[in-house]
Amino acid sequence: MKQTHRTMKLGLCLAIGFLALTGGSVEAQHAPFLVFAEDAPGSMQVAHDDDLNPGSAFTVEMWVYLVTFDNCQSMFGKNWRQAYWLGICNGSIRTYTHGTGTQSTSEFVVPLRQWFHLAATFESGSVKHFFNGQMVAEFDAPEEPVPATDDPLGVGWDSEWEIPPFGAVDEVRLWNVARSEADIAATMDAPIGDPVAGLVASWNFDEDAWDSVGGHHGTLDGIATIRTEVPQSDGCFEEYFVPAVAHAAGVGDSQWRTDFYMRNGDAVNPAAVTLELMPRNQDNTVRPAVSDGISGGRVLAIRDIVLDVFDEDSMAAAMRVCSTEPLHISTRTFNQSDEGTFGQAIPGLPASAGIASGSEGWIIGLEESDAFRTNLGFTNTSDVESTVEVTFFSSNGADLGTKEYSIPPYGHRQISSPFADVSADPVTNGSVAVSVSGSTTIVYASVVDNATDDGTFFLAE
Ligand SMILES: [Ca+2]
Repeated sequence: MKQTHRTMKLGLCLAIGFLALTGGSVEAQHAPFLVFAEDAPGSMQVAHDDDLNPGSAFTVEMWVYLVTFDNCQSMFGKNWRQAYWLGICNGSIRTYTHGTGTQSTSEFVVPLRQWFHLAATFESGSVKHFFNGQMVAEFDAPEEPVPATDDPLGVGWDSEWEIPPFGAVDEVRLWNVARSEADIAATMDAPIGDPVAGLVASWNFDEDAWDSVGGHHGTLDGIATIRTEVPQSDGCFEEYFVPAVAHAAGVGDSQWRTDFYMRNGDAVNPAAVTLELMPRNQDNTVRPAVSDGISGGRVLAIRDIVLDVFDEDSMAAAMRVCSTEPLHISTRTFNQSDEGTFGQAIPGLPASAGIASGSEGWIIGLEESDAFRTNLGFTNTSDVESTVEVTFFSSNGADLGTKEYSIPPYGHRQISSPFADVSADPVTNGSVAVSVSGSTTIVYASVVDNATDDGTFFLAE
């Protein structure tokens, strides 16, 4: 796009406004919303109608969630070369009102990975940009009406700039009036389902790409889909962790294996799934991943997943699973012995099942004795290192001591016989209190029968 900056009237006010505006939490979009699932082509297009050429004034408004910036991402347009367009260019709000040469770009930079409300208005001689219901820039503009085109209207698309945002939008509205700051702020938090004077179209994505007031229904293409979750930076919508998996020899003669089961929770749509391995005791910012898929409503069983999927014959790890549809994940990690298998069920858990940074949890029923041994495990659910402080207690509640463990980004650690580090005596009916900082971390214990190598899984909560 042509890089002609127009005069800014409010440069100083901008910077001050930004500090004030980012203090509050604004969460008024309503799932589902229109999601542009990855950095790839996709669009919502609305067939041309004369009503979509707003003429002497307009307001375009929407909730926006961006994962990344790009050179220019089309948010709303009806041919930027000839008429009007709203987009984000390297994070700045940009509008065109009368085609090429009428660019207005705010110095204001919108945030990534949080919802915000975006609006722009035009009326004779003036263009204004709004962020979370407050004006952040005002520019001179032509006095004539916005030129008419017969191009389709685009959301996340423009007939002359087919670059969608990587993120999501909701409550997208077109008005044929220039709304005031007070008007925009007053209605941005609630859906509008019924006709209002000046409101040309309102798309809330609760039922496909339908316009609930003007009949200007949209058509979705490519990566544009209706969803209830915003994409993560790697396009992970439904995220799960299996706190421990293995194809490895353990203490004694134990030989640990993991069988893996996942069910697609959507009855109809196939789930595109990515299985990621998080090997023990290392930074897993970069990790092996294998793509798979399951039909709607079906269950997929993978025996000995560490060897079968990841081709690892001596590895203890955790797993991260990303899916386009909700999954139900169960695993069984067992000791393969001559007498049969002895094992424990380990669920696939959302990150929210872990202990959040700043929070505490407990595990009880632990034992380290001639009869049983305890393993204490940690699985970090993000790319931020976490620290877990563990306080050990005996059966009578005596504080045996505290140890601190660092868990690397997406890291997995397991400590064998941790009570031995704080107590010279055997411990039965022991407990641990865990306190996490840095990143949500799934904390668990596996108590293993020394005679059979039969394990039992305990989740910190
Ligand atoms: Ca919605």
